[in-house]
Amino acid sequence: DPEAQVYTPAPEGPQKRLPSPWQKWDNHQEITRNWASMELPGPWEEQGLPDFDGVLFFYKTFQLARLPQQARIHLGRIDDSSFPFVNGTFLQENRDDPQKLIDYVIPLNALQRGTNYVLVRVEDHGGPGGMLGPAEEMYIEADGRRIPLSGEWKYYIREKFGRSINSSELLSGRELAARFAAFNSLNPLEKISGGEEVVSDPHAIRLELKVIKNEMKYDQNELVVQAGKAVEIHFSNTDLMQHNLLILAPGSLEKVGLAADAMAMEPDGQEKQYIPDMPEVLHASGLLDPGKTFVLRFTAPKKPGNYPFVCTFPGHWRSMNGLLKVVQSSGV
Ligand SMILES: [Cu+2]
Repeated sequence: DPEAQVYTPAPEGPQKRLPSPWQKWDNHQEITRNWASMELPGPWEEQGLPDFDGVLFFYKTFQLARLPQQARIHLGRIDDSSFPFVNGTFLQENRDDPQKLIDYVIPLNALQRGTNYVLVRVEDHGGPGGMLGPAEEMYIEADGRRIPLSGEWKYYIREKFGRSINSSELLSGRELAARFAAFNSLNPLEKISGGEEVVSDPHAIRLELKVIKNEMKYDQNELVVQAGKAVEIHFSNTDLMQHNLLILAPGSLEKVGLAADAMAMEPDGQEKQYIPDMPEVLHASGLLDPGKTFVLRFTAPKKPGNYPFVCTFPGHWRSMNGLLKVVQSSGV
């Protein structure tokens, strides 16, 4: 996990290894005790970090008297790229779109009664960086009630970039990244089969798979098919956020899951639909928006065994997985 590497110390803070932001920090108040603070919104250049380009973690707590039925987070505009977590649950990245007003659904199982925390990893390569507001667009929305997120935040310097990149270099860098992504994504995208049109192969084994709303889980944890048979998984995203569906080689769940988490911090992770380019990924759908259905068509492996199926949206794989059981073909 790249985030578990040694961190540079926060101003006046002790040098410590930060735990991974992908985990829930039970002792988050302890971890952030010596972090510096900043009044937000506002560019960090105007708040004690002149000419700073790099990566900061911002941290703030909020209170919930009871668990809401619906929750969203609004973070205003963030320059350049942002990766927000609520109690260790990753929400969504926004890369290099500082004009976007950030507004994401918070999965309800990420929340708890009492103290909750927001952690936002912000990366800036030039110009004003940080959480730029406006203040009235920074809040938690819980059942229609607003809990403001403007005001004092704590921060931690994760990384300082050695030099400022001027805008023309940045543009060409982005161009290169986009070209690299297009080239590099050919392999995983070739594995994406089927489409949104629901035309069934009458000879295929037809399976239905849905998502349990707000729980980051599929509605089934076991699917059974016969070895070597044609299979159609009609996958419906019945949740409020994006998910995908991958079929993996036996025993590779953790390896592929960790690779997918790492993709969240790569410039082209989202473009690649968070599908790691590795031989353990046998079949994959792209990211499915809420309300969409996708038919994943493939021939079941000839070798019987337990083949994990999983969502590789970063952070989801730990709970959003199951087993495709491939059994000996009967009656052949
Ligand atoms: Cu998912």
